[in-house]
Amino acid sequence: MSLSLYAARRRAFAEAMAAKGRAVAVLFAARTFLRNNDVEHDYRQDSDFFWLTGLDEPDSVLVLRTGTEETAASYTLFVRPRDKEREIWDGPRTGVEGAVGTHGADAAYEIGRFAEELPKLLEDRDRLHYRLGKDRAADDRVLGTLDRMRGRGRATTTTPSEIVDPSVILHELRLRKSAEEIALMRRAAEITAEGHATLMATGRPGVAEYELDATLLSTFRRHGSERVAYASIVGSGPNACILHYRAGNRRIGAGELVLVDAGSEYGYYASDVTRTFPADGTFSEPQRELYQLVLDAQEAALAATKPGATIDGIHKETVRVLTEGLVRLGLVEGPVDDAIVEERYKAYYMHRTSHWLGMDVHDVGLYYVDGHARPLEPGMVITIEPGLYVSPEDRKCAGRYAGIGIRIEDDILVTEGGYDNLTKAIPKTVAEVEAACAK
Ligand SMILES: [Mn+2]
Repeated sequence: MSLSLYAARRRAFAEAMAAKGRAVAVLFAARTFLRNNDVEHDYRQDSDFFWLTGLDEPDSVLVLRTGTEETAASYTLFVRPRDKEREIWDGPRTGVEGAVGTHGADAAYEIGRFAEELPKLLEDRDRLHYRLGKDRAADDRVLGTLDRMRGRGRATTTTPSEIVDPSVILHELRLRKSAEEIALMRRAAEITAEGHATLMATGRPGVAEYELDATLLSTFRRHGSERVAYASIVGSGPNACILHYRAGNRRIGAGELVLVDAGSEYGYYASDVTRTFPADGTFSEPQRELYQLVLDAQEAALAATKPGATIDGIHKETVRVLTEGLVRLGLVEGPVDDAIVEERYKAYYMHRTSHWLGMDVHDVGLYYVDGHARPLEPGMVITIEPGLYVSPEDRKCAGRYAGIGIRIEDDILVTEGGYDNLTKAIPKTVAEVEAACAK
């Protein structure tokens, strides 16, 4: 993504902050986490920090001061110092020069100077935008600085008297995706599509769940995806009914379904897709009945997706179609309206239909504004993911559906005219899935 885009984002953030007076924002990079000894867990930058900087290094801090009528907003970066010795081990660092030259900071300092420089950056500001409680070590540094500034008791400068959560502004901005962001999400979706299609073609009885997990990761990485957007779920047979099951040791059995909930992350943007396919290549009659029902529910949900619609409304649509089907099949006692009011469908459909999608798989943004479900707008991206999960112990309908778990999930961009399904290329109808599973 071009650096001018990050500058435009900082400008939008600064302008929104400035609407309420003189403000300064302080955002810390994500911390590294030690796995053991000198080995760290894989690093991923904090999404808010990356959204504003494009910088993927730890031990960095962004300070953004709003402008006034006379002065422009100022962007200060604290970064790790260049270090020949360390760079031999860990690779090149941006350093102070790169922070200014490459990343467009107005000023940059080595992170070791943070305590010394921060008071100057907080001076003459009424509000400090800082996310308290996320990183206690960072809290100590910021609050300690504020406390010392207040303790000086000099009247010549103002110390921020309010600390507000920057995500109130930032997450509103992140909720509406730009053309550049949508392009990255389309690429993530394409890569994810190949992963799912490959699993349909190769997942057969006898194959272990972890083999499919490996295929997903291999497919994603081969196309330049940095990582999975979340731990892949590969559940065969009864494991499909465990909502957050992780790919495990189980081998796929004959006649079983395989539920795969997996998405690549590309350029810091997530995809989030679920497909469920028959390991033998053909749905059994009970599997097909439930699969078609989930698909019908998803289609109804999609048809309801457009600007002005709400995630609550889409969920209601989904619940109605699922409940009608559950009553028709004999899994839930009717009448349908009562089954909905009394939430009897929750025995088989216990999660929500949608969440925001973006840099984070469960992306940021308020679902309710002023106590009301927020209307969708063009540029927002949501998932639509109905499912049905029949416990292996369920004896309804003489156990006809016992142990069947199905979810179908796509990534949906809200557009002026309705929606665009970013993951529509992935086989989904009964006929498409069976064709993709043909061995
Ligand atoms: Mn999801």
